[in-house]
Amino acid sequence: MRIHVINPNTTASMTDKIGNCASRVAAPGTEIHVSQPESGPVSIESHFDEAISAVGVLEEIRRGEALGADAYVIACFGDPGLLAARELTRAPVIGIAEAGFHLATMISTRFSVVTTLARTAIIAEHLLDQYGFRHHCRQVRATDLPVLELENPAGNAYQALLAECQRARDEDGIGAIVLGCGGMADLTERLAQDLGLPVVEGVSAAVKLAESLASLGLGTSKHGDLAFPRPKPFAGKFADWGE
Ligand code: 5HY
Repeated sequence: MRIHVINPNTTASMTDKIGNCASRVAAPGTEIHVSQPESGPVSIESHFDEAISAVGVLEEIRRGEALGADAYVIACFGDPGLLAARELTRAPVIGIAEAGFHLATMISTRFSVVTTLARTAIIAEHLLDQYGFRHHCRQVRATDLPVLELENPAGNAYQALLAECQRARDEDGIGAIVLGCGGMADLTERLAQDLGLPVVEGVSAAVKLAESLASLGLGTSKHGDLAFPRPKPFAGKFADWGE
């Protein structure tokens, strides 16, 4: 089984980290192919960043279709381009926010999300509403860490994240925490150890869900709104997307 894991930002060290996390949890026989768009923001921290990165995600899906991917993971907590990506393939496409929410609700009645910048918290809240998990989530908390601070080994990202997770554990009446950034993929076990409660990380959650769906032969439905886009001409730099 071949799973394409896409880091929608263009920071190679974070793509490597996400790839390592995915490979660590993949079942024997699952081949993880990790990639990032050729063009786009080094980190996704706003609606604008997300809109641009979504095009990059779609280009990686198109590449994956040519390479015969069995499933896809979109490894950014905004799940950029998720529904559009599903229109381009019969394979399952899993966003790490969606996957994290699903798994957290299977191990706790209430969870909180701990993410990076405060300005991105609204993006997670919109996804909670879109996916129907708002009533399971007590809080979307922000550490106010820029995403790329997670790539700074000399920084205090871990301590800042741990402190906000401790506040969530002690104040939110929750049973689990969902990490709100693909760049936190390597911190899960250590955080769970230090916090004493389950910590759900989206990349590994999405890889396991993608494996499950693909092994059950369950792919993206082509009946209804996720059918392939109707062929039509595209103008300008998107001309090669058109018929
Ligand atoms: C992510 N940004 O997972 C999101 C996190 C965020 O570049 N990878 C990013 O803050 O929304």
